[in-house]
Amino acid sequence: MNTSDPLSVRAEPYAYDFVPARCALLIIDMQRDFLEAGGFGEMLGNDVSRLRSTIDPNRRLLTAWRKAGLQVIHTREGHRPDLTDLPRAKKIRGRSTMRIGDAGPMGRILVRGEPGHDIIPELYPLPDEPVIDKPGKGAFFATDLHAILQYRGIEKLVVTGVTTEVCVNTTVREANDRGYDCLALEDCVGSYFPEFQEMGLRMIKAQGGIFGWVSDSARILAALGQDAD
Ligand code: C5J
Repeated sequence: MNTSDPLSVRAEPYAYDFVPARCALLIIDMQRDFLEAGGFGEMLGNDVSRLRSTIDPNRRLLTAWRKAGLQVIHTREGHRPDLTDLPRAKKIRGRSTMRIGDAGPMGRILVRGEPGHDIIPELYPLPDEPVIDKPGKGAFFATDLHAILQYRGIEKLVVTGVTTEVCVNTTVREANDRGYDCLALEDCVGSYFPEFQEMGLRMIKAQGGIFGWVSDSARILAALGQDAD
């Protein structure tokens, strides 16, 4: 594949056209804290098993993306060990007995360097893949993501990860306002709430793609000329 040749993916509300060399795969927060028992997601009262169906499609996509020599960026939500970047509002929100920074079965909840904060083994970043540590829901807030994308000539983002209505949606909106065209892949993004999964995706593609496009991993793998399995 010549990565400078444009490709087109079937998507809603209409085809998503991209030049692979100028398009990064942005994998949002596929961390143990959200996908495994004992982490932040479960602390908030969620059934974390609901997110696990996203792992295999992400793994297949990541393998294909790497094989094609395209750019991959991972993000992780979390805070400094001293919690100086944790707003009080975020710490006390939810009135949970367990809070960000407290010790849980996977280490201190949502704290950088702890086992629960790390990316799940199935999607573990390669050494040359940037990992953006973000304190907020959006991947552009208080990070160098925009600078990295600009320096690498990235114009478009294929966005996957969790959760659809929180960090994925916030990041897609932030990216849209900075001039990036985003494609969210419905089988590669996940929510603890089926209705938010549906609405989170509908909000992106409504009104002629007000925030971006929606497709799935099989369609983008087909565009890349790779099998879905
Ligand atoms: C949440 C995220 N849901 N990664 N974070 O708190 O979506």
